[in-house]
Order: sequence, then structure tokens, then C-alpha cells
Amino acid sequence: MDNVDIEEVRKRLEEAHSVAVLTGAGVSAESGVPTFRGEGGLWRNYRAEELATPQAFARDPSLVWEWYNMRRETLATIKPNPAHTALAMLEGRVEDFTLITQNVDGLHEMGGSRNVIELHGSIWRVRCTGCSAVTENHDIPIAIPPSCGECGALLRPHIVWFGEALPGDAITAAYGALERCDVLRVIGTSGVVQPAASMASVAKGAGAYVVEVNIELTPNTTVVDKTIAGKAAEVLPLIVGQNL
Ligand code: BV8
Ligand code: ZN
Repeated sequence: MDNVDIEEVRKRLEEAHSVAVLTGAGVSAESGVPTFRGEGGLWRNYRAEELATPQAFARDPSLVWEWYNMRRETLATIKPNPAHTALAMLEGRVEDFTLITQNVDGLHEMGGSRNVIELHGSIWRVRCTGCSAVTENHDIPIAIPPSCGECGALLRPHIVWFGEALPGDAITAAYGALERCDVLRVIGTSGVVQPAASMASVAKGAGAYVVEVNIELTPNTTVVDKTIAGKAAEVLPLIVGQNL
């Protein structure tokens, strides 16, 4: 990570009217949240792709709820890190700022971000499989199997699983931001999961300056204008220019 890169990105952000940010699990890594495809990405030898599906939930809702309860318990003790705080500070300085996240952990809002699009939903909201009512639920653990207070049907996490469509309003808002932003920052994502994995190309195609922050190279690396190798919690405070 060299200062020339940091300075270049800081200048671009200062000149930008509209900024979009896309984050993945890597932005929460230094808060202690295990990423999906790094070490610790397994639970009882299951991969996320095997549990975060409607089929897995239909087959064994208790197993899937046990997985989410484990993650809720982990998240209960976790705090936003300087990467989350730096993004919240940047939002306060940019006229048109949109934070698009793939994460379901709620740490961006906890870190002070306001205009957050949760592409994949939230681990802190549940949805009724009967009447579709969506409610906040912070029970740790949630009693398994959870049932709807309105109609008694089984509750599921209000999270987008593999093979499920992303919420229309989130998609519309995200692509609007990608089309109009002067700068897109892609932070801590492996660039594997669609449609988020194509968002760097969408912004680039619309004329944005795209910069990636990651500890490894990803499929986005060949698309972006600049990749800064480093940990989000170290790089972002340098770019935002505050000793957080
Ligand atoms: C859809 C909720 C269409 C779950 C998640 C074949 C079969 C079936 C489906 C598909 C298929 N091929 C493609 C698909 C589509 C599929 C997909 O893309 N699959 C992939 C695996 C190939 N996508 C979908 O199914 C999506 N829906 O396409 O719908 C449709 C349309 C109409 C009608 C019906 C259907 C839905 C995808 C959403 C899945 N849900 N999450 C949960 O969380 O419980 S995805 C899951 O992965 C998380 O949300 C996570 O955020 C996301 C992406 O992962 P990353 O965030 O990138 O995390 P990862 O661990 O991979 O990487 C971390 C990165 O951080 C690494 O690069 C690492 O180097 C870096 N890092 C680590 N530490 C740091 C760091 N960087 C900086 N600093 C650090 N300190
Ligand atoms: Zn219900």
C-alpha cells in the first residue's frame, strides 16, 4: 500500500460529487466476523452455499436456524471497526453518497452510516413464511423453530439466499448509484457472488473511477482503475484522512 495510491484516491474523492461504495465480508473481518470464503468460512463442515438456500431451509429449518443463531451469537459481541467508521465519516462529506453492502451483520449502520442498501438483507430481521410479515428480532439465541406472532407460521431469516432474487428496491437503488457515481470503492469482497460481483463493471461502464481495497487479488482487480492491497480497517482511515 503506497502513499501515492492513497493520495490519488483521496484527491478523487475530494473532487467527487457522487460516491458509491460496495462492501463485502472483508470490511467486517477486523471486527471479528468470519468471512465466507476465507479460513473459518465453514461451520460443522458446511459451506455457506449449502446452508444459505431455500432448499436447505425446507429440508432442515432447525439446522439453518442453528447456523444463524451461531452467527447472531458471534455478532452480539462485535463492534464496528475503523473501516466502518471511516465510511460513515466519508458519507458526511459527500453530497451524494450510497453504501451498498452484501453484508447482513448491520455493522455499517452501527458504525454511523445512514444511506445503506442491504443487498442481501439483514441477520437482525425475520420474515414469516406464511404472511410475509418482516420484523426486527435481536433474540440471542432465537427459539427454534421460531413462529410468527401474527399467523403462527414458521419464521425465516429476512436474508437473500442463493438462488433467490435480491429485493427490487435494493437493486434499483444500487444500480442508480452505480450509474451516477463519479467514484466507486469496492471493499473487502471476493467478487464471486452475483449480481454484486458485476457492480464494479457497471460503474466502470458508466464512467466512474473504480478503486478496490482488498488483502488479495480478485476478479474485480482486472476491472478496476486501482487496487490498494491492505486491510480495510487500516487503508480506509488513511484515505478518509482521519486518525480514527
Ligand atoms: C440471484 C446471505 C437470481 C447469506 C448471500 C449456480 C447455481 C445457483 C446460483 C448461481 C449459480 N451461478 C451463479 C449463481 C447466482 C448466485 C451466485 O452468484 N453464486 C455464486 C456462489 C457463484 N447468486 C445468487 O443466487 C443471488 N441471487 O442471482 O438471483 C434470480 C433472479 C430472479 C429470480 C430468482 C433468482 C443471491 C446471492 C445472495 C446470496 N446470499 N448472503 C448469509 O449471509 O447468510 S451471499 C454471501 O456471499 C454474503 O452475503 C457475502 O457478503 C457474499 C459475498 O461474499 P463476500 O462478501 O465477498 O465475502 P467472501 O468471504 O467471499 O470474501 C471476503 C473478501 O474480503 C475476500 O476477497 C478477502 O480477501 C477480503 N478480506 C478479508 N479480510 C479483509 C479483506 N479485505 C480487506 N480487509 C480485510 N481485513
Ligand atoms: Zn405470519
